[in-house]
Amino acid sequence: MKRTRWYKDALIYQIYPRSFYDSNHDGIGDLRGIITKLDYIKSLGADAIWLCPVYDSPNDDNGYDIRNYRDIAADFGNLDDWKSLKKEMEQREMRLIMDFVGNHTSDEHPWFQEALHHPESLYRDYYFFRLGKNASPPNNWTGFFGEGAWQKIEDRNEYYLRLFTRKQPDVNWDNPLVRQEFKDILKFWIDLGVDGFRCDVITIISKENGLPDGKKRLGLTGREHYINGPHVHDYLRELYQDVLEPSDIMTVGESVMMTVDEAPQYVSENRRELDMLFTFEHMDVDNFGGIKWLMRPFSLVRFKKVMEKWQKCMMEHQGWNSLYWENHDQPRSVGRFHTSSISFRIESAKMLAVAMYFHQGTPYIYQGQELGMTNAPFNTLDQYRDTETLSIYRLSRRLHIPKWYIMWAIRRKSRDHARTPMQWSNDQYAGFSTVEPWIQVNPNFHEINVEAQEHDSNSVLQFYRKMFRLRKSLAVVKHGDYRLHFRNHRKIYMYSRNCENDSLVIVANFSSSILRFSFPKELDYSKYQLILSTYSTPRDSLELAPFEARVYQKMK
Ligand code: TEU
Ligand code: CA
Repeated sequence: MKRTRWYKDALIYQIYPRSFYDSNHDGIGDLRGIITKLDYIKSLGADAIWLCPVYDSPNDDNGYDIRNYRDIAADFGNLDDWKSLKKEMEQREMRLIMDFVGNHTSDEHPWFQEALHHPESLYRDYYFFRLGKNASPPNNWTGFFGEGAWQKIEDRNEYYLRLFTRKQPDVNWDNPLVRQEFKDILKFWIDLGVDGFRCDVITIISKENGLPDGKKRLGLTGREHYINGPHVHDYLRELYQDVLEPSDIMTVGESVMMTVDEAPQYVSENRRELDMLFTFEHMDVDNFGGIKWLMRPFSLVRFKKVMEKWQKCMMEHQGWNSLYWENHDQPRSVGRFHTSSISFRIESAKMLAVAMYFHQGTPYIYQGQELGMTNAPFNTLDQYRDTETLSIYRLSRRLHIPKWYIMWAIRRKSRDHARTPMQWSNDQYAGFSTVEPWIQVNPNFHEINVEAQEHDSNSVLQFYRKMFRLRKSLAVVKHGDYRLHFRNHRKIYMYSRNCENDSLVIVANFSSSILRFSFPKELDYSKYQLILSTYSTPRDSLELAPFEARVYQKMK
């Protein structure tokens, strides 16, 4: 089948099902809940939904620990509900992207249970079981949530590898049986009509032969032995040829610590591996070394450099970018990418949207982002649910880091900030549920909710709709080149997108000051007209209001 590459024209809406909408009053979002909100999602201009994992799972990591890849978690409904969702989406011409978690399974998956209890079974080699070295783990690797990467099996001098929680054993992709299992699982969902997969930590699936010790580091010791590991490209090509390409399935691979040097090997079209990557470099401009807990202030200049690098990289190598500010692992964007913006919440939420989504690539929006939802004001540890947050807390305490410091960091960076219930209305529990939700609602739902924003022509929600309508009508956003202007300006981000018969200038004020700006010499300001502003009554002057962003188009 010829690849249609439909994703290049799509707007994708990401749903974290547990927190989206609860249809049966148990405090947990579910598939039926999503169905009732499809018209809302469609009204944003979304062409597709990426659904975070909804498979059967003991929920140690909210579904990223899968017990049965071919069934739906009871919390969310059942396979029939899923089929109804799929059908309702088809009726609205929306596509469905499922999460594919292939680096690890749940420890409650039958493969792992077999492997654990019957060491002679063939499932043993589906995972990495190794003997301890003297009284220590097989090597010095550390995991993504701060702990050691090896789990000791009680009463034995034996360990298994787990780069995430103890309930997420890593799977051995070198075993052809494992690859066949995953191909069968992907086919199962493709036969049910799935249009794409978001591939969880897909770039770490191939581990260095012999699992050697790694260079000691502050975070992720051992990572040079599995990030872009030795056979990752072989395995991806195998998936592509055997499963993905024949069905025109779109893929986006989550790629931790990805660089522009490595990325083209995954997503250049002629590589026939993945279609897009979720990269982290632009998310890491407010930390050191890609370690989110090592915080430093956001720098716009650093951010611009990263965006330019990735825009150029994908254009040169025939790849395609993913454009995102938020997802279920990141804190909310309002208040993160500029100081003082929380008091300009509406303005800065709109500004961020313009600054990001006129780049080349596929835009992703995460539930609640279109409302300008903010981080949760949780004060005590028991308000948090996320396994990473709890694990980092334990670890920091062991290292005698003061409590106030850890709580300060968690209040900025916990993944739970993105996981509080979607704010639908001013009703109790934000209209998400009629009973107490599994995680507390952000108390600002009285002010920030869908219903209120539907009735406010100046709301973030209405702006998102308007902006994406405009974006879709402009072919230059898809085809145009990218030029960064005034790269060293610390408060203004200006770039242009140009093709033969069209040209756009995007300008965004990342500060609370009123700022004068100018067009670069090579672009004649008098030939451009203002086609979008984040302020309802923009003055067409060379002066930007606080957190204002604008789009100009060359007159024809
Ligand atoms: O995330 C992988 C990943 O890189 C994150 O664990 C990241 O290090 C962390 O979120 C930073 O806060 C994926 C999923 O998106 C995440 O939700 C899962 O917990 C993880 O894989 C394990 O499946
Ligand atoms: Ca429910």
